[in-house]
Amino acid sequence: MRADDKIILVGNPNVGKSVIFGLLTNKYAAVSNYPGTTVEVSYGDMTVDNKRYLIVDTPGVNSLVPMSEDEKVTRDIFLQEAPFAVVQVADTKNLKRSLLITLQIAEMELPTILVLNMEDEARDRGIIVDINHLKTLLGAEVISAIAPQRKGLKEIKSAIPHAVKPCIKVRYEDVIEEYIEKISLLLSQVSISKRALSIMILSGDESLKKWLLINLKAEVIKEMEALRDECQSKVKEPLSLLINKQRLDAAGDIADKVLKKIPAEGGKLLPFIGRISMHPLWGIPLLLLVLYGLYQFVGVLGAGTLVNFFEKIIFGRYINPMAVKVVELMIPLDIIKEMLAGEYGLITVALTYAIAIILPITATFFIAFAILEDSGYLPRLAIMSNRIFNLMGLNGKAVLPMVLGLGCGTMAVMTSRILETKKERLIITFLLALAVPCSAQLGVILGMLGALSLKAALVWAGTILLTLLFSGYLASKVIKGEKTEFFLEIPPIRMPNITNIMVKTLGRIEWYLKEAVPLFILGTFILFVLHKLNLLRVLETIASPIVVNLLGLPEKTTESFILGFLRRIMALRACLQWRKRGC
Ligand SMILES: Nc1nc2c(ncn2[C@@H]2O[C@H](COP(=O)(O)OP(=O)(O)OP(=O)(O)O)[C@@H](O)[C@H]2O)c(=O)[nH]1
Ligand SMILES: [Mg+2]
Repeated sequence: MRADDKIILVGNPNVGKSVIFGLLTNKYAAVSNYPGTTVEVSYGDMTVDNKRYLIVDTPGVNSLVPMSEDEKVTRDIFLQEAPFAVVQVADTKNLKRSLLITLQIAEMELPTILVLNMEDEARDRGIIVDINHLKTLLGAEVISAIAPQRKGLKEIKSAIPHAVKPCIKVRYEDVIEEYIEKISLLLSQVSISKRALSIMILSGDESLKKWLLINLKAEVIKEMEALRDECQSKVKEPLSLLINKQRLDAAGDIADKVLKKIPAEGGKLLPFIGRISMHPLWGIPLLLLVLYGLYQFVGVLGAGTLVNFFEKIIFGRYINPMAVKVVELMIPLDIIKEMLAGEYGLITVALTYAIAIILPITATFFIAFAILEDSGYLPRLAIMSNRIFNLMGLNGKAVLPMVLGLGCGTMAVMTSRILETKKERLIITFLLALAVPCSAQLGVILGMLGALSLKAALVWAGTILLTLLFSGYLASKVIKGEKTEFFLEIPPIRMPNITNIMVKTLGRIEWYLKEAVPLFILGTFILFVLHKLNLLRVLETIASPIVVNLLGLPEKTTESFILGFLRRIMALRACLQWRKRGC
């Protein structure tokens, strides 16, 4: 693949980049209704006019001068790759904010297509953009789109081969322009224009330092820094602020020229739900309703009805008796018979456990989880829980990695990038590792709790919550660093998309079957070997003073501790696979 075939999809968070990536490449990238879904760059192919392009999906950014880790990932793509073109996806409802990025891309002098997505929601709010006028002002292609309905897709595809560099240019005040010139003279040609790089340096972009050190001589960097300081001494406000202000003014001017207001046509129910879900008082009954819905769907339907059906009828009446008969008939060796259908049998225990008991719970959980992700409720939960997270030295944003941790710990740790400081990221990683069970664990726990009383479930949930609160509080005191202000963009409440929910759920079930089920089988096999070598008894006797005397648990619990220990080692592999699949 030649480097000039790369197309970078870029834009603000939660504007539909991954939906468009999926449609262009036929490759699924996680799509959810909260900012920060894409945490890593994804690649996929697309062919137009017999020419292949490599499409790159990137984490959402608010500026190409990065303020956080995920913004840095996207900015670095511009420095590392020499793109053939940039497709900027924008939310039509937030044109001015999107144009801020357009102006930065224009500064980089890269061929650009601006996709004004979410036209449906903009129209509902009475927002219309004069596309032709915007095209003229920018000097680049502008396409209006509604990605989930595939509207605008054909136009994007056919525009890519003909993308041109925008002709719009922000003129900064004279002194800044003078220093842009001076710094440009010290730079050699890179994948983005010298002007853009000079502006980044003048903005004091610290995250650029590593790249500069690799690509330029130390004396040149020093000289550039001296020029930046000199420029700063000639203006009153911080340079970064001044540059941003002037860019924002330019974006505002363009937006004013092309935006039109018409009477809003949208429905009232979803915005109403969106509002009460964040209300300090009414938000609580809604949260309880959501939890009750979750309990009914995962706890009653998944862990109750479906588990009963699979365990008692499908496996109990058909699969297991048949397996025992087949093993009896076909397998001559007793030890193999026992391995497959005995006390630690791979079919009668491992498969029954993994498929009949855990799968119905994880599957219903995955569906409920995808609905929550698609609805836009999670960022609202962040607002509601901000106070509690403050106690742990975090802010409400931490609810996203926390809830995602119930799916997969690795994904959750990666999403912690949406938290600004190292202190916050460290605390959340610690809490995720300590007390947040992932989907497979949750399945096992709920499976066990299903057979016990509601009181047992409450004791479990209370212990987890108290552990999180207490450890988080202590961690916030021990770990040094500052806390940041809580600022999170709240997307509209949206009707969950059935196809997205199905694709996500099936992808996650496939992950569970391929990655988690083999671990159940392996774990059971290890127990079988330990049992056969009589080591299980020895281990149980050794652990007895702690397990039985101290903890007051039955001797058999040692088996669970052994499995838990193995899981820690093997879970890493499973989670890495989950991440690779982009679940
Ligand atoms: N109504 C409407 N919803 C859309 C449109 N395009 C995308 N969405 C929804 O917007 C949400 C965000 O979509 P994503 O593709 O995950 O957005 P993204 O830009 O990749 O987000 P990040 O990876 O977080 O930066 C999802 O719930 C989509 O279903 C659109 O044109 N109209
Ligand atoms: Mg995305």
